[in-house]
Amino acid sequence: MTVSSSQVSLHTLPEILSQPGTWLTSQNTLAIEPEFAVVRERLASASEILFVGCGSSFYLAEAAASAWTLLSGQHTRALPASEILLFPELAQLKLKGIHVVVISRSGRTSEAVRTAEFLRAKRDLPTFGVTCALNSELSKVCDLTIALPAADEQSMVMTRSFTSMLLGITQLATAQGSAHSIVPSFAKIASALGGQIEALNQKAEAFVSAHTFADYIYLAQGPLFPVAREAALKVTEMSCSYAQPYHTLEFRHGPKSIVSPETCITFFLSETGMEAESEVLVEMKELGGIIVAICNRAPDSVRRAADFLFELQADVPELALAAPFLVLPQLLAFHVGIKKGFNPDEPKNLSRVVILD
Ligand code: F1P
Repeated sequence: MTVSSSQVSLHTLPEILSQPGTWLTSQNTLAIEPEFAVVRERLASASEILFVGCGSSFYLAEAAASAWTLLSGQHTRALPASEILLFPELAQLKLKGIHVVVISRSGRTSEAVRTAEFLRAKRDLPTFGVTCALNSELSKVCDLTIALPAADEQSMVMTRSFTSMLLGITQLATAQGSAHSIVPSFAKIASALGGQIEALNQKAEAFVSAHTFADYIYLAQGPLFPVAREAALKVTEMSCSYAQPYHTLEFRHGPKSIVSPETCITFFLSETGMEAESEVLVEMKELGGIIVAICNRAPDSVRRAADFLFELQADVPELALAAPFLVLPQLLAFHVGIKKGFNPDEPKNLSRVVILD
Protein backbone atom coordinates (compact mmCIF):
# COMPACT_ATOMS: atom_id res chain seq x y z
CA MET A 1 0.00 0.00 0.00
CA THR A 2 1.54 3.34 -0.97
CA VAL A 3 1.21 6.07 1.62
CA SER A 4 -0.13 9.31 0.17
CA SER A 5 2.00 12.40 0.58
CA SER A 6 -0.67 14.11 2.67
CA GLN A 7 -0.68 11.19 5.12
CA VAL A 8 3.07 11.50 5.72
CA SER A 9 4.15 15.08 5.22
CA LEU A 10 2.19 17.89 6.80
CA HIS A 11 4.43 20.86 6.06
CA THR A 12 6.84 20.50 3.16
CA LEU A 13 4.39 20.18 0.26
CA PRO A 14 2.10 23.06 1.34
CA GLU A 15 5.18 25.22 1.86
CA ILE A 16 6.45 24.42 -1.67
CA LEU A 17 3.02 25.16 -3.15
CA SER A 18 2.74 28.44 -1.21
CA GLN A 19 5.76 30.03 -2.94
CA PRO A 20 4.03 32.31 -5.49
CA GLY A 21 1.96 33.96 -2.76
CA THR A 22 4.85 34.04 -0.30
CA TRP A 23 7.04 35.85 -2.83
CA LEU A 24 4.51 38.65 -3.14
CA THR A 25 3.95 38.89 0.63
CA SER A 26 7.69 39.08 1.24
CA GLN A 27 8.17 41.68 -1.49
CA ASN A 28 5.52 43.89 0.09
CA THR A 29 7.04 43.41 3.56
CA LEU A 30 10.47 44.52 2.36
CA ALA A 31 9.10 47.54 0.54
CA ILE A 32 7.89 49.02 3.85
CA GLU A 33 10.65 47.71 6.17
CA PRO A 34 12.71 50.69 7.48
CA GLU A 35 15.98 48.66 7.48
CA PHE A 36 15.54 47.86 3.79
CA ALA A 37 16.38 51.37 2.53
CA VAL A 38 19.32 51.73 4.93
CA VAL A 39 20.84 48.34 4.01
CA ARG A 40 20.35 49.16 0.34
CA GLU A 41 22.24 52.44 0.65
CA ARG A 42 25.07 50.89 2.70
CA LEU A 43 25.55 48.05 0.21
CA ALA A 44 25.48 50.44 -2.74
CA SER A 45 28.79 51.92 -1.48
CA ALA A 46 30.56 48.53 -1.17
CA SER A 47 33.70 47.88 -3.24
CA GLU A 48 32.72 44.20 -3.03
CA ILE A 49 29.89 42.31 -1.37
CA LEU A 50 30.69 38.97 0.27
CA PHE A 51 27.61 36.73 0.64
CA VAL A 52 27.89 34.04 3.32
CA GLY A 53 25.73 31.06 4.36
CA CYS A 54 25.69 27.33 5.23
CA GLY A 55 24.02 24.44 3.39
CA SER A 56 21.11 25.67 1.28
CA SER A 57 21.87 29.17 2.55
CA PHE A 58 25.37 28.94 1.01
CA TYR A 59 23.87 28.05 -2.37
CA LEU A 60 21.46 30.94 -1.80
CA ALA A 61 24.50 33.15 -1.15
CA GLU A 62 25.96 32.03 -4.50
CA ALA A 63 22.67 32.74 -6.31
CA ALA A 64 22.38 36.14 -4.62
CA ALA A 65 25.95 37.05 -5.62
CA SER A 66 25.27 36.22 -9.29
CA ALA A 67 22.00 38.17 -9.34
CA TRP A 68 23.57 41.16 -7.59
CA THR A 69 26.46 41.44 -10.05
CA LEU A 70 24.14 41.08 -13.06
CA LEU A 71 21.81 43.75 -11.68
CA SER A 72 24.20 46.30 -10.18
CA GLY A 73 27.58 45.57 -11.78
CA GLN A 74 29.18 45.46 -8.34
CA HIS A 75 31.85 42.87 -7.50
CA THR A 76 30.46 40.00 -5.42
CA ARG A 77 31.60 36.66 -4.00
CA ALA A 78 30.00 33.85 -2.00
CA LEU A 79 31.64 31.64 0.63
CA PRO A 80 30.47 29.02 3.10
CA ALA A 81 30.72 30.40 6.65
CA SER A 82 33.12 27.58 7.58
CA GLU A 83 35.71 28.75 5.02
CA ILE A 84 35.90 32.17 6.64
CA LEU A 85 36.16 30.73 10.15
CA LEU A 86 38.83 28.14 9.25
CA PHE A 87 40.80 29.96 6.51
CA PRO A 88 40.26 33.71 7.01
CA GLU A 89 43.39 34.58 5.01
CA LEU A 90 42.07 32.66 2.02
CA ALA A 91 38.83 34.64 2.28
CA GLN A 92 40.78 37.73 1.13
CA LEU A 93 39.16 40.21 3.54
CA LYS A 94 41.76 42.98 3.26
CA LEU A 95 40.25 44.82 0.28
CA LYS A 96 38.97 48.22 1.45
CA GLY A 97 35.20 48.61 1.34
CA ILE A 98 34.12 44.96 1.55
CA HIS A 99 30.59 44.63 2.94
CA VAL A 100 29.16 41.28 4.14
CA VAL A 101 25.67 39.75 3.84
CA VAL A 102 25.15 36.68 6.07
CA ILE A 103 22.14 34.55 5.12
CA SER A 104 20.47 32.16 7.58
CA ARG A 105 16.83 31.05 7.57
CA SER A 106 16.92 30.32 11.30
CA GLY A 107 19.32 33.11 12.23
CA ARG A 108 20.76 30.57 14.69
CA THR A 109 23.25 28.43 12.70
CA SER A 110 26.44 28.55 14.78
CA GLU A 111 28.82 28.93 11.83
CA ALA A 112 26.76 31.76 10.33
CA VAL A 113 26.41 33.68 13.61
CA ARG A 114 30.08 33.18 14.52
CA THR A 115 31.18 34.38 11.07
CA ALA A 116 29.06 37.52 11.31
CA GLU A 117 30.50 38.18 14.77
CA PHE A 118 34.08 37.59 13.58
CA LEU A 119 33.81 39.77 10.48
CA ARG A 120 32.17 42.66 12.28
CA ALA A 121 34.18 42.55 15.53
CA LYS A 122 37.60 41.30 14.35
CA ARG A 123 37.71 42.56 10.75
CA ASP A 124 35.56 45.68 11.25
CA LEU A 125 33.50 44.89 8.13
CA PRO A 126 29.94 46.24 7.75
CA THR A 127 27.85 43.09 8.20
CA PHE A 128 24.16 42.64 7.34
CA GLY A 129 21.86 39.70 8.09
CA VAL A 130 19.10 38.19 5.94
CA THR A 131 16.86 35.70 7.74
CA CYS A 132 13.30 34.40 8.16
CA ALA A 133 13.40 34.66 11.96
CA LEU A 134 12.51 37.67 14.07
CA ASN A 135 14.81 38.76 16.93
CA SER A 136 17.44 36.22 15.88
CA GLU A 137 20.95 35.56 17.22
CA LEU A 138 22.15 36.72 13.81
CA SER A 139 20.49 40.11 14.23
CA LYS A 140 22.39 40.62 17.50
CA VAL A 141 25.78 40.41 15.77
CA CYS A 142 25.02 42.26 12.51
CA ASP A 143 24.89 46.01 11.88
CA LEU A 144 21.40 45.60 10.44
CA THR A 145 19.20 42.58 9.63
CA ILE A 146 16.31 42.07 7.21
CA ALA A 147 13.75 39.42 8.24
CA LEU A 148 11.14 37.66 6.07
CA PRO A 149 8.98 35.81 8.66
CA ALA A 150 6.25 35.00 6.11
CA ALA A 151 8.76 32.81 4.24
CA ASP A 152 9.79 30.73 7.27
CA GLU A 153 9.00 27.00 7.29
CA GLN A 154 7.92 24.35 9.77
CA SER A 155 9.76 21.74 7.71
CA MET A 156 13.44 20.87 7.94
CA VAL A 157 14.43 21.52 4.35
CA MET A 158 14.52 25.01 2.91
CA THR A 159 12.12 25.64 0.00
CA ARG A 160 10.11 28.87 0.11
CA SER A 161 12.62 30.44 2.51
CA PHE A 162 15.34 29.93 -0.13
CA THR A 163 13.40 31.44 -3.03
CA SER A 164 11.87 34.28 -0.97
CA MET A 165 15.20 35.37 0.52
CA LEU A 166 16.78 35.19 -2.95
CA LEU A 167 14.08 37.43 -4.40
CA GLY A 168 14.38 39.72 -1.35
CA ILE A 169 18.11 40.19 -1.90
CA THR A 170 17.47 40.69 -5.61
CA GLN A 171 14.98 43.41 -4.62
CA LEU A 172 17.76 45.08 -2.60
CA ALA A 173 20.11 45.08 -5.59
CA THR A 174 17.39 46.33 -7.90
CA ALA A 175 16.59 49.27 -5.65
CA GLN A 176 20.04 50.71 -6.35
CA GLY A 177 18.88 52.09 -9.71
CA SER A 178 20.26 49.05 -11.52
CA ALA A 179 20.12 48.60 -15.27
CA HIS A 180 17.05 46.35 -15.04
CA SER A 181 13.88 47.00 -13.08
CA ILE A 182 13.27 43.52 -11.75
CA VAL A 183 10.74 44.17 -9.00
CA PRO A 184 7.78 44.24 -11.44
CA SER A 185 8.96 40.78 -12.51
CA PHE A 186 8.07 39.26 -9.14
CA ALA A 187 4.34 39.57 -9.84
CA LYS A 188 4.87 38.10 -13.32
CA ILE A 189 6.78 35.02 -12.08
CA ALA A 190 4.27 34.54 -9.23
CA SER A 191 1.39 34.71 -11.70
CA ALA A 192 3.05 32.51 -14.35
CA LEU A 193 3.90 29.83 -11.77
CA GLY A 194 0.77 30.21 -9.65
CA GLY A 195 -1.42 29.42 -12.62
CA GLN A 196 0.24 26.05 -13.19
CA ILE A 197 1.68 24.94 -9.81
CA GLU A 198 -1.10 22.50 -8.84
CA ALA A 199 -1.00 20.79 -12.24
CA LEU A 200 2.80 20.80 -12.06
CA ASN A 201 2.65 19.01 -8.71
CA GLN A 202 0.35 16.32 -10.10
CA LYS A 203 2.58 15.91 -13.18
CA ALA A 204 5.64 15.63 -10.92
CA GLU A 205 3.97 12.95 -8.79
CA ALA A 206 3.02 10.95 -11.90
CA PHE A 207 6.54 11.28 -13.36
CA VAL A 208 8.12 10.00 -10.13
CA SER A 209 5.60 7.15 -9.96
CA ALA A 210 6.49 6.08 -13.51
CA HIS A 211 10.31 6.14 -13.10
CA THR A 212 12.91 4.73 -10.72
CA PHE A 213 16.33 6.38 -10.90
CA ALA A 214 19.73 5.41 -9.59
CA ASP A 215 21.32 8.84 -10.07
CA TYR A 216 20.21 12.47 -10.22
CA ILE A 217 22.19 15.03 -12.23
CA TYR A 218 21.46 18.77 -12.24
CA LEU A 219 22.97 20.97 -14.97
CA ALA A 220 23.06 24.75 -15.28
CA GLN A 221 25.27 27.70 -16.25
CA GLY A 222 25.70 31.28 -15.06
CA PRO A 223 23.19 32.62 -12.49
CA LEU A 224 21.34 29.29 -12.60
CA PHE A 225 24.29 27.15 -11.48
CA PRO A 226 23.61 27.75 -7.74
CA VAL A 227 20.03 26.58 -8.48
CA ALA A 228 21.46 23.27 -9.74
CA ARG A 229 23.49 22.91 -6.54
CA GLU A 230 20.42 23.63 -4.37
CA ALA A 231 18.23 21.23 -6.40
CA ALA A 232 20.80 18.45 -5.92
CA LEU A 233 20.79 19.09 -2.17
CA LYS A 234 16.95 18.95 -2.09
CA VAL A 235 16.70 15.45 -3.57
CA THR A 236 19.48 14.26 -1.25
CA GLU A 237 17.85 15.77 1.86
CA MET A 238 14.27 14.68 1.06
CA SER A 239 14.92 11.25 -0.47
CA CYS A 240 18.45 10.15 0.50
CA SER A 241 19.27 9.92 -3.24
CA TYR A 242 22.73 10.51 -4.66
CA ALA A 243 22.79 13.72 -6.70
CA GLN A 244 25.46 15.78 -8.46
CA PRO A 245 25.36 19.32 -9.95
CA TYR A 246 27.62 20.31 -12.86
CA HIS A 247 28.01 23.25 -15.20
CA THR A 248 26.06 22.09 -18.23
CA LEU A 249 28.91 22.09 -20.76
CA GLU A 250 31.29 20.66 -18.17
CA PHE A 251 29.14 17.52 -18.05
CA ARG A 252 30.59 16.39 -21.39
CA HIS A 253 34.13 16.45 -19.96
CA GLY A 254 33.90 13.12 -18.12
CA PRO A 255 30.85 13.00 -15.82
CA LYS A 256 28.56 12.07 -18.75
CA SER A 257 30.02 8.56 -18.53
CA ILE A 258 27.39 7.90 -15.86
CA VAL A 259 24.40 8.50 -18.21
CA SER A 260 21.96 5.58 -18.55
CA PRO A 261 18.15 5.06 -18.55
CA GLU A 262 18.44 5.09 -14.74
CA THR A 263 19.90 8.60 -14.76
CA CYS A 264 17.55 11.56 -14.29
CA ILE A 265 19.21 14.66 -15.79
CA THR A 266 17.59 18.00 -14.97
CA PHE A 267 18.59 20.93 -17.22
CA PHE A 268 18.02 24.49 -15.96
CA LEU A 269 18.19 26.15 -19.37
CA SER A 270 19.30 29.78 -19.49
CA GLU A 271 18.21 32.11 -22.28
CA THR A 272 21.79 33.40 -22.75
CA GLY A 273 23.22 29.88 -23.19
CA MET A 274 20.15 28.14 -24.63
CA GLU A 275 21.77 27.08 -27.93
CA ALA A 276 24.87 25.52 -26.34
CA GLU A 277 23.00 24.07 -23.37
CA SER A 278 20.23 22.52 -25.46
CA GLU A 279 22.86 20.75 -27.61
CA VAL A 280 24.07 19.01 -24.43
CA LEU A 281 20.48 18.13 -23.58
CA VAL A 282 19.93 16.46 -26.97
CA GLU A 283 23.24 14.59 -26.67
CA MET A 284 22.35 13.23 -23.20
CA LYS A 285 18.95 12.12 -24.48
CA GLU A 286 20.76 10.22 -27.27
CA LEU A 287 22.92 8.54 -24.60
CA GLY A 288 19.72 7.22 -23.01
CA GLY A 289 19.31 9.60 -20.07
CA ILE A 290 15.85 10.64 -18.83
CA ILE A 291 15.58 14.41 -19.35
CA VAL A 292 13.80 16.99 -17.20
CA ALA A 293 13.96 20.35 -19.02
CA ILE A 294 13.23 23.56 -17.09
CA CYS A 295 13.16 26.78 -19.13
CA ASN A 296 11.23 29.94 -19.80
CA ARG A 297 10.37 28.99 -23.38
CA ALA A 298 11.53 25.75 -25.06
CA PRO A 299 13.05 25.56 -28.55
CA ASP A 300 11.73 22.69 -30.69
CA SER A 301 14.88 20.58 -30.06
CA VAL A 302 14.21 20.67 -26.30
CA ARG A 303 10.50 20.05 -26.72
CA ARG A 304 11.25 16.92 -28.78
CA ALA A 305 13.93 15.54 -26.44
CA ALA A 306 12.48 16.24 -22.97
CA ASP A 307 10.79 13.48 -20.99
CA PHE A 308 9.43 16.18 -18.64
CA LEU A 309 9.20 19.76 -19.94
CA PHE A 310 8.48 22.76 -17.72
CA GLU A 311 8.12 26.20 -19.36
CA LEU A 312 7.52 29.22 -17.11
CA GLN A 313 6.53 31.48 -20.05
CA ALA A 314 7.01 34.82 -18.26
CA ASP A 315 8.30 38.04 -19.84
CA VAL A 316 10.98 38.72 -17.21
CA PRO A 317 14.78 39.27 -17.12
CA GLU A 318 16.73 36.00 -17.08
CA LEU A 319 17.94 36.31 -13.49
CA ALA A 320 14.31 36.43 -12.25
CA LEU A 321 14.04 32.79 -13.38
CA ALA A 322 16.24 31.29 -10.63
CA ALA A 323 13.51 31.21 -7.95
CA PRO A 324 10.61 29.82 -10.04
CA PHE A 325 12.95 27.28 -11.70
CA LEU A 326 13.55 25.69 -8.28
CA VAL A 327 9.90 24.76 -7.66
CA LEU A 328 9.69 21.71 -9.96
CA PRO A 329 12.91 20.14 -8.55
CA GLN A 330 11.53 20.72 -5.03
CA LEU A 331 8.30 18.91 -6.00
CA LEU A 332 10.17 16.05 -7.71
CA ALA A 333 12.49 15.64 -4.68
CA PHE A 334 9.46 15.58 -2.39
CA HIS A 335 7.68 12.86 -4.36
CA VAL A 336 10.84 10.76 -4.70
CA GLY A 337 11.16 10.92 -0.90
CA ILE A 338 7.54 9.80 -0.41
CA LYS A 339 7.98 6.99 -2.99
CA LYS A 340 11.08 5.75 -1.14
CA GLY A 341 9.16 5.69 2.16
CA PHE A 342 10.66 8.80 3.74
CA ASN A 343 8.91 11.74 5.40
CA PRO A 344 10.34 14.92 3.78
CA ASP A 345 9.22 16.87 6.85
CA GLU A 346 11.81 14.99 8.91
CA PRO A 347 14.73 13.97 6.66
CA LYS A 348 17.04 11.20 7.88
CA ASN A 349 20.10 12.36 9.88
CA LEU A 350 19.20 16.06 9.62
CA SER A 351 18.40 18.76 12.16
CA ARG A 352 16.62 21.98 11.23
CA VAL A 353 19.54 24.04 12.51
CA VAL A 354 23.19 23.02 13.00
CA ILE A 355 24.19 24.27 16.45
CA LEU A 356 27.82 23.61 17.45
CA ASP A 357 29.16 23.44 21.01
C1 F1P B 1 21.26 26.19 7.14
C2 F1P B 1 21.05 24.65 7.03
C3 F1P B 1 20.08 24.34 5.91
C4 F1P B 1 19.86 22.84 5.80
C5 F1P B 1 19.38 22.28 7.12
C6 F1P B 1 20.34 22.66 8.24
O1 F1P B 1 20.24 26.70 7.93
O2 F1P B 1 22.29 24.09 6.72
O3 F1P B 1 20.61 24.84 4.70
O4 F1P B 1 18.90 22.59 4.79
O5 F1P B 1 18.11 22.80 7.38
O6 F1P B 1 20.55 24.12 8.25
P1 F1P B 1 20.08 28.29 8.14
O7 F1P B 1 21.43 28.83 8.59
O8 F1P B 1 19.70 28.85 6.82
O9 F1P B 1 19.03 28.39 9.19
